Amino acid sequence: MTDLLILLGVVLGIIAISKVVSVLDMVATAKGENSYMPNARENRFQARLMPGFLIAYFGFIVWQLVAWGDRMLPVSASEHGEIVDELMNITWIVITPVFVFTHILLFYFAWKYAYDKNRKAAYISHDNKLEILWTAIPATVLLILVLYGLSVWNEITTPLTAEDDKIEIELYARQFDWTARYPGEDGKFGKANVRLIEGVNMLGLDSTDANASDDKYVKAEFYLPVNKDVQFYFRAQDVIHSAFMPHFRAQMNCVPGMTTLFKFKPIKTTAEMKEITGDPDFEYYLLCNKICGAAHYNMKMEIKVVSEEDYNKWLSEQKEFLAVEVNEPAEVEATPQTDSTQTKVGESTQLSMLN
Ligand SMILES: [Cu+2]
Repeated sequence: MTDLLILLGVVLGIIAISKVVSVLDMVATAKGENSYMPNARENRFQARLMPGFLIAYFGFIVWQLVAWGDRMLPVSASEHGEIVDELMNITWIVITPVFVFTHILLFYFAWKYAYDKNRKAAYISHDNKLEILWTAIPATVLLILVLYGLSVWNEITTPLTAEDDKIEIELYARQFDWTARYPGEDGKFGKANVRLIEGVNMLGLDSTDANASDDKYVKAEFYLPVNKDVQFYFRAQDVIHSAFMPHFRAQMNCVPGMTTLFKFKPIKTTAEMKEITGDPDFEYYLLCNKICGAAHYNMKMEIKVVSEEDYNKWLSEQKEFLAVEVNEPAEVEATPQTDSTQTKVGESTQLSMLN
């Protein structure tokens, strides 16, 4: 009810203001003044605001850089991240001077060529040379930047092959947490199906699949060995999430019903990064970067990058799936599916492409 009253007040306010303006307009017309043509004094004042705005605007940008510059991400902790940062820096180097130059011209001209009754504007209907110049130069520069960006994109998104020396991890997203799964001794992920999700089997691993029995999964944090390629597989249980690992310059959507991929090679351990940032509490994080619901802000998981030795030791201490839970898929399958969304997702969540 109060909302309705506020809305009514706003609408009536707007009507009242428009009435006042139209009355003032009529008064000006009656006096013989054209209210749409500002007088010379007001015009000069407006013109002077232009360079004033320019200075305040650039001043604010510089102030932000000084005040918040240290909030930028630290150096990249992954191999491809260095290439991404280089691409970003080159783009900045190209566009910053153009941005500054064109904005100076924009506000300078608005000030210099403010209306003057003693000056007559030059009339140029068309200039082919000029048209070609200001089309060709930006087009060429953009083409180079786009092609360079595409080649970097292709390089970082090509999945690792079977021959590559790598570890594999599946990141499973759901409202509102992450689970990381390692394939275990056999190096193969077991099949999973959303219909088998029950109790502690939150990934719906199929216990009848031999590959699943030694799979390991962790929730609080997950480990990566330094200087080793990691192939990630992303899945989601309910809605679209996005796996964001900013320190590694990595981000990939997690989509229900399909598996998405991303790979990277960590090059700095957590301990090294604590030293680089000068922050003894520094940790790598996996965050959700897709607004997926009420607790989205809290959907994160710690990542520890350690030596391969420490990684192997940690992994060997994690429990295998079979030791955690054995369920009966046949029984679960027989239960009637009442939740239509779960059924639909389950249809295509088989991880067959990994085997
Ligand atoms: Cu999410």
